[in-house]
Amino acid sequence: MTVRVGVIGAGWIGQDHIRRLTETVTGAQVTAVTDIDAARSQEAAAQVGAEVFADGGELIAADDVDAVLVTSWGPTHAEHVLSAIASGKPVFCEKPLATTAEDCLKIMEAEMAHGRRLVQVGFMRRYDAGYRQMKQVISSGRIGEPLMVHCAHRNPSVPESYTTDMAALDTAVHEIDVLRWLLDDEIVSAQVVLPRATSKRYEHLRDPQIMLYETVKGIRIDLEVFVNCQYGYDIQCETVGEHGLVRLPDPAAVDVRTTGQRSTEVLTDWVGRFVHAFDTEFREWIANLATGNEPTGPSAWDGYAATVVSNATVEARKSGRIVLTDMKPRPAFYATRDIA
Ligand code: NAD
Ligand code: ISE
Repeated sequence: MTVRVGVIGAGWIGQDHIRRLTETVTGAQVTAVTDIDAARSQEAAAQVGAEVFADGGELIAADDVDAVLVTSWGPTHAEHVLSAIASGKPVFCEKPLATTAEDCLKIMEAEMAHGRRLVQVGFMRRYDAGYRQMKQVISSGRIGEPLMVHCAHRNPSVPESYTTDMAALDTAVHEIDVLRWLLDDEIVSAQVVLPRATSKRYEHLRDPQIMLYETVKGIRIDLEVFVNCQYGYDIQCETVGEHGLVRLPDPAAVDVRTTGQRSTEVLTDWVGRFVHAFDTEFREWIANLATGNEPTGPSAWDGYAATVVSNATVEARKSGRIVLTDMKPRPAFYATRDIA
């Protein structure tokens, strides 16, 4: 069965996912597109022969839309995800699931009332081969009980519209999700330490930031978010256990030797760094839907947990205090439902 997908938001990642669903993933067809920028939705739809809809509500209700992809701005996600659930249609929502914990809880309640998982959140790092290998090593017990995790999330630069809060809400949120998954643990507190600010930033932005987290098991995480590092897009993660450590591999790159120099390319954006993860994420999502199964990727609960922790991180930076995360107990509905 071909899964007919309607896309809400045809911006940067929306267009990339439309291309992915059309050219890379088998069993999917983009049949509908909407964007508040009419020219953008016309152009994106024309490229794949999809129909243009006036808004998310009309697109979700359309007969030839079996599943919904939400790639609009974060504050609009909750409305679209809730209306997809109300229509009983599976919905893939790019991160964040919603910008507030309250909206995430509403989504979970609606999904539980429906009785089956419909929601998957776009935390694609769980599909990255390196992170998957790290998870296998940690779960196998080879490095013993994890004690500490050292991470860095570096972007070469960000546009002027990027705000200081986005370091947590938009950027660190990926580590927050992948570390909960890698460690099979929940984050209980957040703290932010601010090093000397780089001169290579817009004046309004505090960059870099060091985020410190503690988990239920007492694991300590330090995460450097540095979004104007200049030199490339660089994701680092090292988990130290009681008798060993495991480190995220750098993406494969050839070793070039020339005129007295040895060099290796450093990637410059997340599109290239995680292309295979995005492809796998969508292949698995479509394969599950095509066979009538529930999605198995990051759930609404994961979206909720990530939003609670990223919001606590913002509060920690603003207050200068250690902020305890105020997470509700995980409902039984979500206990066995996040496999990826
Ligand atoms: P973007 O600004 O390039 O695109 C967003 C598009 O949504 C715009 O075209 C805008 O006009 C449209 N839009 C906004 N509100 C809408 C609404 N209510 N209905 C229809 N269209 C609407 O942004 P982007 O970089 O593509 O990011 C989109 C989402 O994807 C964000 O939530 C972002 O956090 C997420 N994202 C995820 C990753 C990842 O690595 N997983 C990477 C980049 C972006
Ligand atoms: C961006 O929105 C993403 O989601 C990327 O994956 C991340 O690396 C980047 O820092 C964010 O701004």
